[in-house]
Amino acid sequence: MSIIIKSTSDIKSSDITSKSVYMDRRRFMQQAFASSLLLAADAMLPVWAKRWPDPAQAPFRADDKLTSFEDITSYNNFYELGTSKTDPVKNAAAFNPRPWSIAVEGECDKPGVFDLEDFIKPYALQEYIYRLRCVEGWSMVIPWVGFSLAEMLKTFEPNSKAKYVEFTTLLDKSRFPGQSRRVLNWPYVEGLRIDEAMNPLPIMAVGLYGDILPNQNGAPIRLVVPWKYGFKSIKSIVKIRFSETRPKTTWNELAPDEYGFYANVNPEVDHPRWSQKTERRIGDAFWKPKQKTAMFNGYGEQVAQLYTGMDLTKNF
Ligand SMILES: Nc1nc2c(c(=O)[nH]1)N[C@H]1C(S)=C(S)[C@@H](COP(=O)(O)O)O[C@H]1N2
Ligand SMILES: [Mo]
Repeated sequence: MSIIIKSTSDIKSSDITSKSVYMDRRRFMQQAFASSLLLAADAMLPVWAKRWPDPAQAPFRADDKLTSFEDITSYNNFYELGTSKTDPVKNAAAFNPRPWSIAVEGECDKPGVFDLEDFIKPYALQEYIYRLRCVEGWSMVIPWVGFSLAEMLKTFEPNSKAKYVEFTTLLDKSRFPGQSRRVLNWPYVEGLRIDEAMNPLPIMAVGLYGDILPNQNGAPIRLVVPWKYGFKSIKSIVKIRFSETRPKTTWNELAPDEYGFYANVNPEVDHPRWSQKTERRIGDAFWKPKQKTAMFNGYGEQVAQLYTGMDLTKNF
């Protein structure tokens, strides 16, 4: 079996191409930041953007070629900004992700409402290179900047009744034009079982490719759960709630036969209308064959034990 995730200490020479391209892009972004610092007031740059991580410190990195910045930011699912893949990038500029606050509530001892910068401040920003596999059958490899979800959740001291965590996207038609159409039951809601949320893999992402998060990718803060279908990775989060009961999640409510609560990437359990055995890597030439989808999107070593004894055909 190939090693799907590895620590930075075992970077191979085959990684160097994508890495050097990435480093060039990163240097470019840093220069862009530096020049914007000269042009604009220092206050314009978010505080947390001044402590950007060193990509060499990435705690988890997928052993795959990175998807280009252009593809990651122009082929999106973000129904709040329109239902086609190209709508979010077109409508991105109209969405203003500042100011932003996040409420933490429910079964925990330290709830609160926080301004975005205060919310992010306590956590170590790091780079996480993860595969994202959409339930529709395409995938990408994305260099996120973010912090551990588990570390973040622990600071709010969940109590013994906290069996699940629920995440909610901003509800505001004036900032999200797509919410004027009732294509989904707004606001978008997602959830994880508490032990899934406490696994080291999930992150709260605030950036990608060394830059702050583009609006179409869920600015200013979104979840990334790499072993689950993309729809679990909820964007533009304003509320995090610990609960004793399983939250009602958007796609599961809309079509429970098609989108389960767990939504683990699983090539053995087909979507009722299509196979989940293969995927198309965005950016690959049209003649390149689709690739095989891996169980848990390749993160089985880290997460398979969460589902011991569960029938994943029923709990899909
Ligand atoms: N709020 C919100 N979050 C969302 C969605 C959405 O429509 N609204 N789409 C989901 C789906 S289906 C996918 S595949 C990923 C896409 O993330 P990306 O555009 O950053 O690749 O976002 C997920 N998060
Ligand atoms: Mo998706």
